[in-house]
Amino acid sequence: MHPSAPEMKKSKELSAINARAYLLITSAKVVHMKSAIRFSSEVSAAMAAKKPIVALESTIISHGLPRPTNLSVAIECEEIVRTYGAIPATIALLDGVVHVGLEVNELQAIASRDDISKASIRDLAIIVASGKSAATTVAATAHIAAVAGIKIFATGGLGGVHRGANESFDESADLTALSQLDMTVVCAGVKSILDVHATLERLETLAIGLVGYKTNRFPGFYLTDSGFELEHRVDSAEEISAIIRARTSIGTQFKSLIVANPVLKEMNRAVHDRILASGLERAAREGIEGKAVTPFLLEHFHSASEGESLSINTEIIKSNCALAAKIAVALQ
Ligand code: PSU
Ligand code: MN
Repeated sequence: MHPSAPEMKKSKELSAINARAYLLITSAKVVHMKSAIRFSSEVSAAMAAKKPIVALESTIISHGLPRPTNLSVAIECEEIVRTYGAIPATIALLDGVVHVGLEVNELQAIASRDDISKASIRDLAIIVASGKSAATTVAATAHIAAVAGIKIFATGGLGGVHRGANESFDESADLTALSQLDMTVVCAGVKSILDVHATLERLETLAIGLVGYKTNRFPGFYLTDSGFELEHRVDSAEEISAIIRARTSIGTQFKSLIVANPVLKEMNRAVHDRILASGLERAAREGIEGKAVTPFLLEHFHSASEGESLSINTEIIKSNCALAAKIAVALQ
């Protein structure tokens, strides 16, 4: 039976109240948490001037790239964001303080100190309360960026469902985080070390938006094409900013949007597959588990490919930073 007109009106009113309540609670949380954040001088000036800002993660610096390349890539990424007209806000936790935007000495600390752990959302309060330091994953960075009011975020490759997750239950908190945050993440798909098919299924279940940038194929991190088709393709930053605006008008802004930006020059596929197989085999043999899996496999790639994966990873991040900055500018 169809609902009557008064019933329909009532249910519409109720959902409007629910939506408003949700927004109120979220903005109250945001105001409250903002006071726990330290903004860099550049980011706080940009916020005051309402300039476009791009959030950058720090796990990639501390745990995804080898030293000393990690620091030079981090500096270069920030510079690329500026070149395209936005302000970079690299996010990390230093000595119990949440930083949005890092001064140069702080970036150096994240890149070189040995006491920087890898923090996901669940670790944030524990790190802050104990006065410790940590790099933030995509999940944790997106959370802090959302609290700070930043809407665009660039990274390398997202976390996702690991191979063998039906046994290990290993699925990155990146996915659940992005199902709850008003964020747009530019990445080269999910890391090719993962079960890409299962990850795509989870993205659908979690109602996370997904578009390919100048492609109909889902990128595979080191590879331009993971072998899976994408339903939606966009060809400009303006199209992406139109989607971001439409999310708010349609009420789906608390489900993130992923912009999948393929690397232009991919890794040799035969080499890629060989290194992946040996990495997975080594990880199993050495009993690598939990949050150590991703850094272990990335490091295996970098050493086994004699730097090829490192230069591709660097290209990925740089290109994502450029696109994220263009989107942030188009959103102004
Ligand atoms: N992209 C990269 N290198 C990285 C990561 C992403 O090019 O190191 C990091 C991100 O911080 C991402 C994390 O959130 O890997 C995923 O880790 P896990 O699978 O443990 O959730
Ligand atoms: Mn995991």
